[in-house]
Amino acid sequence: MGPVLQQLEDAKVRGRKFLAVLIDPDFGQAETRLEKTVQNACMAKADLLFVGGSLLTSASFDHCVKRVKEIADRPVVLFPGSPAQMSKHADAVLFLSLISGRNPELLIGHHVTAAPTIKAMGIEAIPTGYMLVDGGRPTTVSYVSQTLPLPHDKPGIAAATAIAGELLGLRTIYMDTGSGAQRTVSPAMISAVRKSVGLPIIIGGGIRDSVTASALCEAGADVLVIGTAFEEDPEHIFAMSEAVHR
Ligand code: 1GP
Repeated sequence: MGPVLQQLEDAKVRGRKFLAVLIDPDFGQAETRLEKTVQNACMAKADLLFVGGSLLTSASFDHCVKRVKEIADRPVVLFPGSPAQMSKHADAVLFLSLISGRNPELLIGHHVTAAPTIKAMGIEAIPTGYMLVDGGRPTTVSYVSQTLPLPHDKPGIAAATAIAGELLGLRTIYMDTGSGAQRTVSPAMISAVRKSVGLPIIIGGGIRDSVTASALCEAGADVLVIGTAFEEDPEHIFAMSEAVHR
């Protein structure tokens, strides 16, 4: 097991929750803004920095990851929207299989394309079952992946999907309503998945306030991923970090 997954598992055993700050390289094109976000994340004791996006137009992905790694004194993890989003400067990559969908490219196709690069770069790959959940409106990820999200009010389907992921040997489950979603994954769905699998659970999409963050952690989330709320207000990270770590 690689060091980042080990950290996730150790934290889960100790009941310690993680905050991951999502850096969208497109959004962070203004370098001073990117630096500020990363510095704030470190000062606020965020645990992980995720870099990626489902639709990237930035040609400088590798430069962005390198810059984040230079500034951050904590693990930098790729959250790739395509096999092109790889960088040797990262500590790990979420090796995502979109198990809520039935798009073969996102279940195995892109993995075949990316695998030799990941191996050659020598970065840690974390096999992750990615489940897209309906967040109230179509998001970039639902459009780009051309998959139907899981219905928001069907925790049973989410639990069955997560169990399948665990039986297939995946090591984490990432439930996401997509960046900028109107609503988060529901606590009921997180709780159903928590009762069904022993894997670390990552939750993202639409998390904007501390009360919601606390509720999602209490329901069983191990890692919360937040991007949009910090793009809108970089100082917001301090209150959110406190809520997650409380
Ligand atoms: C999206 O989970 C991430 O994949 C983060 O979502 O930008 O809404 O925080 P937000």
